[in-house]
Amino acid sequence: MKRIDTEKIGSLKQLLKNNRKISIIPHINPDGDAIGSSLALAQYLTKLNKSVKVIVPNDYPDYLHWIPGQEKVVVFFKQKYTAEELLRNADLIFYVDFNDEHRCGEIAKITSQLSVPKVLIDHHPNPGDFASVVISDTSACATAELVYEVIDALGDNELIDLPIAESLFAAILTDTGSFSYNSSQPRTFEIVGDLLKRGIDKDRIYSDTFDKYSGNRMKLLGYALSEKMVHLPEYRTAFISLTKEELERYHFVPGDTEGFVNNPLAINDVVFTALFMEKDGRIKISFRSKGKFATNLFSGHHFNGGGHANASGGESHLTMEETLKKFEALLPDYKEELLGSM
Ligand SMILES: [Mn+2]
Repeated sequence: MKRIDTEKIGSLKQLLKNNRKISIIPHINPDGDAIGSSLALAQYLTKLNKSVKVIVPNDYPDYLHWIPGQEKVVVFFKQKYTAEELLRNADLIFYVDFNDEHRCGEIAKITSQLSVPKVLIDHHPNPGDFASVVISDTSACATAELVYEVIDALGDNELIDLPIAESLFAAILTDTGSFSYNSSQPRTFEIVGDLLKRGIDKDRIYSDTFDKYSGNRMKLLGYALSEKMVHLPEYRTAFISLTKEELERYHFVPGDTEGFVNNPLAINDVVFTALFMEKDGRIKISFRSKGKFATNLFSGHHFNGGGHANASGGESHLTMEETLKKFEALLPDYKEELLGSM
């Protein structure tokens, strides 16, 4: 498989030969791919006798806590001193699942000053030049797919044991919405097929990952869909907004609104969805689309964000009311694109 440049694998081999203390850094608000990819990589590198830690910028939702290798995680936000110490002592750094150094939050302030070699493994478009070795491929359904390819290209396929396979599968499962998007390449299924051969229990992983909701979360979802969803068939768009007060009413904990933005995409005529949430004094926005509509461009132009074409994020420093007004006012400009999207 020639997916990964031979020269880059050569450089990586050299780096792994010469360095032992490794820090792996996923993006802020890590998702299944960020955590699964980082832990798979950490477990693999541990097998190469490296001393490895995963420095996670902030906490991540409970449904990712079953993924093997959690003992390697240090949460920067909670253990700043330990994390900074590890970063300063590292002789090799891996960045995982992001394309811009700022996506790892405050950690970037430390790592940008370190002169150690840095390796980026990612599948987002337009990777920045903050790493010495950049392994980036937007055709990968998840960064985990590239982690698999890297291990394979390094000649270590047989080191992929059950825990590593489980971590990789969790990442692929979550980043493709259980194979509902971003997963039309045969290679994804070849890799998944190989992971199944290592003995992963696909159904248990599905249930450990997705059937983990609290009662409050379900009630919040019900409220969001019945009371707060605005459906605009003329623009094939639907969006949900949740204020701080509403989130508190349902005892919101981080991760509770994960996936909410996908629900309205199941409406037959909807191709574009958005979720607006009041958080930390700003409005945090998620966008999703079906078909050709590029949410990352929309978000980049109007909401200071980016990501993938079909899944991206953004933010607004206006009030919720003003933000929603701005969003709705933009839709007429995109009407043709939205109607022609599928
Ligand atoms: Mn990803």
